[in-house]
Amino acid sequence: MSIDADALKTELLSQIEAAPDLAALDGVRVSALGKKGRITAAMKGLGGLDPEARKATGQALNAVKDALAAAIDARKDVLETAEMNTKLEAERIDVTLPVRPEQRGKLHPISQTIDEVVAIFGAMGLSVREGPNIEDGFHNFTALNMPPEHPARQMMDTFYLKGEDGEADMDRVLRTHTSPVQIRTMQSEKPPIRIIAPGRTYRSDYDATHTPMFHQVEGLVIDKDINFGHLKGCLQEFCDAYFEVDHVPLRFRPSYFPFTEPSAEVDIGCSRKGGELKIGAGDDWLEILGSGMVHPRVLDYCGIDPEEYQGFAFGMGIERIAMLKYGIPDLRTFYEADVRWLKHYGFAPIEVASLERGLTP
Ligand code: 2U9
Repeated sequence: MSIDADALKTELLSQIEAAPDLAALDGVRVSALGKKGRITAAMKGLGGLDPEARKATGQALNAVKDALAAAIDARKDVLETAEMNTKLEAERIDVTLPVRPEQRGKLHPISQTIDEVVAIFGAMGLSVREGPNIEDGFHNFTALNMPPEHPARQMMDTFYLKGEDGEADMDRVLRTHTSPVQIRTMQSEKPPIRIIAPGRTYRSDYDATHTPMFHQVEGLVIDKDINFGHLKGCLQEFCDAYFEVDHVPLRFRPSYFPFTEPSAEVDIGCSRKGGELKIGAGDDWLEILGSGMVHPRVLDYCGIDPEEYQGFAFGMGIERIAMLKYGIPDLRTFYEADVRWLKHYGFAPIEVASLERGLTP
C-alpha cells in the first residue's frame, strides 16, 4: 500500500480554500486533522510501509499537516474579516443624520384632562374605578332605572354587538355612559363608596358636537346621611380647582335623569364679551355637567338599602370641559390624529397634573 501525501495535500488545500464560512472551515479541519481525519488515518497507515518509505512518507505527511494548519489559519483570517465587515455594514449608524425636528411626544388633551380630574377628586378622597366597554343590558340600563321600553335603550342611540343570528344582541352593548362602573362597584364593594369613573363611552351620534366615541367622567359618593349640600360642595370645589378660579359661580337647574332624584344640571358663570369666553365671572351661564341624588331604586338594584344609605352622583363630558378650559373650538379635531394639532394643544408628557405643582404644566 502506498500513501500519496501530495494528492492528499492538493485535495485538502482546495477544500480549505473553498470553505464559505467559519463553520464549514471547521468541518474541513476536523475531517483533515481530527482524530478520525484523513491525515491521522494516513499516519496510522505508515506502519504497513517498508522502513524507508515509512520515513519519507512520514516526513511528507508532517509537512502536509503543517501546510494544512497554516492554510486553515489563513482562511480563518479571511473569513473572520469578511464576517466582521458584513456585521459592521449592517449595524452602521449614520452619525451625520440630523435629529428629527419633533423631539418629544405630547400628552393628548383628553389624557391631560383626565389626569387633572383624577388629581382634583383624588385630593377630595375619591378613587378611580374602571369597567368593561362592552356591557350587558342590566349594568348599562336596567340597574340605572331604565326599563326595556326606555327610549335610551332603543337602537338609534346605542351600538349593539351582533349576536350569532346576525341580529343586535341586546345584552352586548358598547356602554353609553360610565355609570355601569358605579353599578359594578356598588355590587362588589360596601359603603362608604367615594369613586370616579373616567373612560370611553359610545353613542350612535355624529355631528359638530357629537362623536360616536367620547369620554366621560362620572362620580359617586354613597354613605349614611349624604345630602344635596355635599353634592354642591363637592362640585364647587371641583369647578374652582379645574378652572383655576377662586370661586366659580354655580347654578343648579332642576332636571330629570332616570338614575337620580332630584336631578340638577349645573351651569358655571361666564362672560362672552366680544366673542371671547371667560369662565368664572360675568352675567352669562354655561352648562357643564349633570348631577343628582342617587335614585333609591338604583341603590336597591345594587343591594344597598336606601333607608340606610344615600348618595350623590354626577357626570360630565371630558371633551367638553377640555374644550372650555383650553379653547379648543372643534370637537372632531380630538380624533383626527393630526400631529400639528397635538403639537399645538398637547401637553408636556413628564409633568403629570397635580394640585401641589399646579394642574397645567
Ligand atoms: C349611578 C347613579 C347615578 C351619573 C350622572 C349625569 C347626571 C349627566 C351627562 C353629562 C354630559 C353625560 O357626558 S354627558 O352627556 N351626565 O348629566 N350623570 S347624574 O349618575 C349616576 C351614575 C351612576 C349608579
